[in-house]
Amino acid sequence: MRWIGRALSRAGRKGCVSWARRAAEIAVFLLPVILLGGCGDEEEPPDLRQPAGWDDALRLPDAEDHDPAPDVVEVHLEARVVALEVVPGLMTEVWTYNGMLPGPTIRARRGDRVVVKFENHLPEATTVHWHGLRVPAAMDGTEHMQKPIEPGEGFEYSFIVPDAGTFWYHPHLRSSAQVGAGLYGAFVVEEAAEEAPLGDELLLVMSDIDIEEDGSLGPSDSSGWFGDYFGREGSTVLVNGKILPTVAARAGVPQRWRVVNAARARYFRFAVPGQPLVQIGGDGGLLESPLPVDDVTLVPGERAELYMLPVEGESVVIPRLDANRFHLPKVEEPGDLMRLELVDEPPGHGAPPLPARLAEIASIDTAGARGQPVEFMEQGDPGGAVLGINGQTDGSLTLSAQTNTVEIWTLTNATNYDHPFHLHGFSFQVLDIDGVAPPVRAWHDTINTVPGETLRIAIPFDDRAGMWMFHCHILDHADLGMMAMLHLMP
Ligand SMILES: [Cu+2]
Repeated sequence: MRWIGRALSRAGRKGCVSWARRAAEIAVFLLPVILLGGCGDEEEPPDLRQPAGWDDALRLPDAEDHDPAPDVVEVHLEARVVALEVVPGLMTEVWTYNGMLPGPTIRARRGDRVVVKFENHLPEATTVHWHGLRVPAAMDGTEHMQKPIEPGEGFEYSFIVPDAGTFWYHPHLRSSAQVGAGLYGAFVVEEAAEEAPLGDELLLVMSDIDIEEDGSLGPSDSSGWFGDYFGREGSTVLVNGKILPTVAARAGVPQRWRVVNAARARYFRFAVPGQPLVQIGGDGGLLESPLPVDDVTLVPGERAELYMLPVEGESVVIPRLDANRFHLPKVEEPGDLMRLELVDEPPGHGAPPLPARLAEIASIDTAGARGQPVEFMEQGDPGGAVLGINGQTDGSLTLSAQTNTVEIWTLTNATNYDHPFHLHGFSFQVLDIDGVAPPVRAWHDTINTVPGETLRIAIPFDDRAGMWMFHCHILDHADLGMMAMLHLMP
């Protein structure tokens, strides 16, 4: 538990005032003598140990780093089909990276060069997209910037990771089918030097997969047009590739949850019954300041970081709440997502308070910024409608912009259902939703759009010219026409 050491050194730095007060509180009840030694000597070391084996049931393995250089991470990634027991008692031919579901976690530090030696052993061509990472256009993994990687072929991705945060990787060719079959993994970029410990990390990759009764993978085009139009939600909901896994926790000992929604279409919304949750990060790293939340919604492609400091209470099942992306009056019964087991141990203590300011996020100077509208829409008869952007339903829409400028995009949704907007290669800030600024400044690359709402985002473009996609991240919708390009020109 790497961060205990940091907590100790931080506690030491903080001086003795708060610790003396804490010691005094204890002294009143228990240990009158400890104050006699003067400030410093009476300090009780923090007890911030997680329960033994707390994350054994769902810890994801990191990809091996094959480069000894401290600032280079070299990962070997191989896409292949393997039989895995996802549903107990059934074997399923899952499409995987390195035989794992999800794929191995790629872990680097901000500023590192990441080299991914990729090989395709799937029965069809693929690419790898680095979702949320500000990489050069040629490394973005879309067919506009890269030749599809055919079966038996390889490709070497190489880029510097300029931002800390929780990202992920997945194919961008037949992405709905390939992601739905199991191709996704987390990509964590840590701060070069973290100032404050924010809890032991628990990475949670939420997804689903369609598994038939005999264990075979459901067809990627199930239900035909209905599947395309409504977005395919797999029969089996997974957290880190597992059904209803358990994480253990101990009152007073904080956990930092990095959550990724890697589903092709499903929205995830959840709360932890009896436990307070504080959102500390989003798509692009830490928020400006902590934001207490009742529940969390993650649209496909989106990430959140949560600070979970358990209070004493009962073990609970964390329910999956209805995100109601169809805006239907009837709310489905909550399903189950995972279990939180609160161990019966004396509470830990000494967790430093969350800093009031988590990150410096400068506001974007929008003076003189050019505006562009982006409207998600649909066309055609019920039962056969196609989806599109700005009136184009064949993916042919191309907006242009200039490098090193700021643009304000006004996102609207003229359909009846929610659609998550995703822009490749660049992070943006939300200026306002229906004129109301968000409570906390944050970086996004994926954000929900709700019918009838107007969302204004500010995008600072840098010098990475090229063709960048933007699309609905319900991947079936992207295939059905909610797909467009941004041509960023010098
Ligand atoms: Cu959509």
